[in-house]
Amino acid sequence: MTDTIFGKILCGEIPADFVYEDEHAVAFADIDPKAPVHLLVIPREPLPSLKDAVQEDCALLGHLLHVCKVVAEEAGLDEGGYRVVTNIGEDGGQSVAHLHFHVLGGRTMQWPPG
Ligand code: DGP
Repeated sequence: MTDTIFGKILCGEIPADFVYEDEHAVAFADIDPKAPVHLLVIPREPLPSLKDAVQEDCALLGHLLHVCKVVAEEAGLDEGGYRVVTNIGEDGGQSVAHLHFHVLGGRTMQWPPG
């Protein structure tokens, strides 16, 4: 559990202010924000990436997406809109091997992403 930065955040070894937490998930600000609002939503369970998810993880994945919606709403992003992203593996740009959803907002996003 503690072998990634997010595992260390979950066990309190690395500090982070949780803007949301429940039994299954927590959310906190990204240390290197790419937008005026940039939150990370992560499961307490150490699932490395979306590609590692199995059928039994469906409820957890749905819950994480719902948490993305809740924290976006709480951050005031509802009206203008926002983006939810999960990077997967090397080509996807994933740098922390603990599943996480980026919630980005507060500016107009570009498409396609780089
Ligand atoms: P990704 O590249 O998709 O794996 O995103 C990992 C994100 O994690 C990246 O945007 C920066 C963020 N991050 C890395 N280390 C820390 C940390 O110690 N604290 C916080 N709050 N965020 C971190």
